[in-house]
Amino acid sequence: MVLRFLTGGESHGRALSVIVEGLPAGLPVTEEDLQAELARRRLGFGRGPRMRFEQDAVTLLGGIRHGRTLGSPVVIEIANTEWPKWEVEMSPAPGVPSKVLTQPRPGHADLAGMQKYGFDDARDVLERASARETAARVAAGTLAKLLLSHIGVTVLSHVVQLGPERSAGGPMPTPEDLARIDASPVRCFDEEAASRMEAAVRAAAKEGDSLGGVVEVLAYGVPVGLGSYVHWDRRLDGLLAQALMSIQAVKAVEFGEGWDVAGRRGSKAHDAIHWNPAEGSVSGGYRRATTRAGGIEGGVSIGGLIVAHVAMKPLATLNRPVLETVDVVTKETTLSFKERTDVTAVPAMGVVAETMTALVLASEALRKFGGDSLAEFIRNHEAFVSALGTAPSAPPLALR
Ligand code: EPS
Repeated sequence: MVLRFLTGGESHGRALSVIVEGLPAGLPVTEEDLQAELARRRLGFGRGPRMRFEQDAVTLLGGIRHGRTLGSPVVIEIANTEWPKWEVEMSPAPGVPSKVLTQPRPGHADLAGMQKYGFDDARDVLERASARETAARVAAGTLAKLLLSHIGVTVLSHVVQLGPERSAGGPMPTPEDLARIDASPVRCFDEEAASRMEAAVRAAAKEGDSLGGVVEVLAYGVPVGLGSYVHWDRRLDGLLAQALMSIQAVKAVEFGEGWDVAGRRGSKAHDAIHWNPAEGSVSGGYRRATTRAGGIEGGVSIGGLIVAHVAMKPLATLNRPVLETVDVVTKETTLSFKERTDVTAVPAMGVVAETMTALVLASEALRKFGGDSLAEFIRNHEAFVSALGTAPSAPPLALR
């Protein structure tokens, strides 16, 4: 990735931190921008008690001066306001935990993590496997979104399925609808489905159970030509799929109508190409009649809208554990240890999916347009888009 980031920190540690490398100089960034995105991630009906008191206290430690990036690594710390309660249990000083967790939760990283790293205590795994880490990703993604906004790219998400409840379909939301989506307790654009989803969360909560679901991610204004077909690891859909699959508890990613088109005939599976010079410059005037491919063909963005679906399994931590597990010390069948948890984190996952999409698109945009300063990046994007022209390419000289 041209734009790289590395997060550090544990769920109940002192702080999370992230270093973002590769941003051009001159990008306006404020602490309020970061706080606003972090607050969006904490939204969502079905989250546990921690989200009510965890504050995501942001400190900018480097790479930004007087509200603009310097081109050097941006270093952000997000303090865990819960730290005072965990200071002893999570202390970095030599010592032993007061309670050892030996009954791993089915579906979580606990058991495989303990075996892989040689731990006796599942807390040594779960503290880092926790989705709390996504707060640091969202901070990095805020910078990517800000960069993309300067070339007219907007990424948004909405929940299309929560547990068994699905939205009815209908028109896709546009960037103007984002405030309405965020105002929905389950981040669902379809109000009728939203109330069914809330009822499903209430029912699962009553039984100490958890719910998964699906979000749709929409990236508007993406220029043609991000990603490439020339190597497997440069394909935009491959890059986005990896980034989206890396979100904790995500089990499937689809572009456009991916699963459905597999069962159709070719004549019903692709997007017809039309020419309309008024269609907007990022696609050079070409327009696809449908979004079956999700805006990516041959691993290259076709210009305009990218559509992805991201499926999250129900959280593995259950308020009322019922699945059998084995105590790693006694080897006896038992139920897992109890850990505070959410009923569902699908609405928050949507914000993280936006983040991961924005980071990949910003990275690929920087690869294509380059630029050490924001002004240079914008100029290069404008030059490319205007050179796409609104007329078909002229034949090569030799053939005239
Ligand atoms: C999480 C469990 C809960 C969530 C946490 C992720 O934390 P706790 O055990 O402290 O109540 O609240 O999510 C966050 C803290 C966050 O910021 O998203 C887990 O097991 O992954």
